Amino acid sequence: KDVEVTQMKEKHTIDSLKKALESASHPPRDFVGALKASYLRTGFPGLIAEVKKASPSRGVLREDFDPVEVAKAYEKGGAACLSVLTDAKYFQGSFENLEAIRNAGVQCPLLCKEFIVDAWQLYYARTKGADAVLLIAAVLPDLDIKHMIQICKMIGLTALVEVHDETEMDRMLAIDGIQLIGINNRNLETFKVDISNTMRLLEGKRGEKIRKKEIIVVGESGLFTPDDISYVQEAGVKAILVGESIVKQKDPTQGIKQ
Ligand code: IGP
Repeated sequence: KDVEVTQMKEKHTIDSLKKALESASHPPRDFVGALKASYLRTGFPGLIAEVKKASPSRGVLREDFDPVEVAKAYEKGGAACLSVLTDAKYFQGSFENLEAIRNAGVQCPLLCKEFIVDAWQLYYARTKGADAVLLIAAVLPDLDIKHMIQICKMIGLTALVEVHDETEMDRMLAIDGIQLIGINNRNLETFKVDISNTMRLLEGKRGEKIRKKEIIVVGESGLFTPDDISYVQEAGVKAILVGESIVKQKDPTQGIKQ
């Protein structure tokens, strides 16, 4: 990722991105607001539906994948927000997909699903139409997270901070200004998913702290059935991030089915 970013930085300097942002035609959309509104309206966790062609663990998920069609179907099916994979190497995604969805009249706020390792990528994501970005606690030291959260605030991006375990959760709970924490149920080394991870990380003192700070928790990965959703909802999540189970459906407007 570092090499890729270094090459892209040469093509698009930070100054040119800042200029582009000054004249940006898209004001940022309220990612957190859309999730909250969906939860209030339906009583179920707000859905962040993921536009994902392939994954390292499952290969190609959909042969007839058309990012704009999938995005429109999700919106029609009631998604609160969309997550668009832009990483090419592991997920066969692209920034062109993100831009195309943004330009196709889709109203849902968009999360740029990318491995962010450099603040430059935040500016780039914003110029490509992102309203939110993913910051992964497993790859970013606290100082970088804090710095990137500041930049996100400055340029109108919402940060979704992703954690996998108690240590990462505790690190993030010690940082001010975090509105959204995603708990990934997929172990990044083994790719195994275990949705009880969400429950574990929200128990006891951690759960209390999250409620006190009014942080919205997103349950991420490995959610397939209504039972899975009830389970993470009981654990305390107000939003869910779902890819595989809905991108593979014949009709992605149908959402999660048993
Ligand atoms: C979606 P799933 O199991 O529903 O397809 O998972 C999402 O959580 C997953 O794609 C994801 C991800 C990530 C991908 C979570 N965190 C970080 C790339 C990078």
